[in-house]
Amino acid sequence: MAELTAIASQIRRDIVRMVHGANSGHPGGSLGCTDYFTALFFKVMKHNPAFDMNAKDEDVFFLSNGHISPVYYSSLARSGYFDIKELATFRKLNSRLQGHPATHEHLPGVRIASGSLGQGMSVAIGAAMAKKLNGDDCFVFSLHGDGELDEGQVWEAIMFAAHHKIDNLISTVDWNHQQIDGTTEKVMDHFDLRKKFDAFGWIMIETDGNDVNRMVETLELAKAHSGQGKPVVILMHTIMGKGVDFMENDHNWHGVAPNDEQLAKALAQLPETLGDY
Ligand SMILES: Cc1ncc(C[n+]2csc(CCOP(=O)(O)OP(=O)(O)O)c2C)c(N)n1
Ligand SMILES: [Mg+2]
Repeated sequence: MAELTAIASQIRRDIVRMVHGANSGHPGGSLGCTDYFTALFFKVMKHNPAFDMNAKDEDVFFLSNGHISPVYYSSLARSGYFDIKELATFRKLNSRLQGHPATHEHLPGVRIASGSLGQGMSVAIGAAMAKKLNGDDCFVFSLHGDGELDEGQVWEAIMFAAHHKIDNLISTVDWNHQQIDGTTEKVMDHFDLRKKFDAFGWIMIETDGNDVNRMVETLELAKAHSGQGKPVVILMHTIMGKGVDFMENDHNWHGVAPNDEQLAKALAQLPETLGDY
């Protein structure tokens, strides 16, 4: 399992280097969700880097909070979907790695455009229903920001999934209490998310999203809770900017690039384990 910690460190390096290289992008949520991505892509998910859009007999993942594309692209490249050298093209003109993921770029691993918040759970539910119809017993995973929950469409999807007993869906909320303009409590208070998901008929699991080994256990537990006629949500406590001390817990790092000096400081805190791109 030490290997997962090493992978997470490299992904965090990729994130800060990509955002610095483009002088734009979203490091905060990306760093906070790195342990989730590491656990999912390198341990839990049954997936094939020889990408096939139909995803027959494999698990699928949908990123709904598309602004955290740096962690997504790095995870895809590091697990073999495309060459890690392409990470250097992040947010550049004509790159397949646009600021927000899009399908028309044909980047292997990307199944939906996201960035306009609120849509990913609806798509994930559709995919989960298709898997049931096809007799495919693999899982559908989706990730959502907590600020993203301000979008009404998410709550329609939450209701729909419970009503239709979508029990092959494992949705995760990045509960970092931060969003673009401040804390979620200040911008739009969600009050008790546990009670909300419970009231909406979901199975709820709460976890520390910045402990990669715990994240593996949590995702496995979520799988064990599937098939009971209810969708499963993981409320994942994370720290925005996790791993870079001056970015931690600060919404100002939601969507800002580090300058040269800040990059150097960040990289000094993140060991290079697999080799930089
Ligand atoms: C429909 C829609 N409305 C507004 C935005 C602008 N926006 C981008 S990120 C963001 C905040 C999202 O907060 P959260 O999901 O908590 O992400 P975090 O800051 O934690 O990474 C907003 C409002 C958007 N991308 N899409
Ligand atoms: Mg947030």
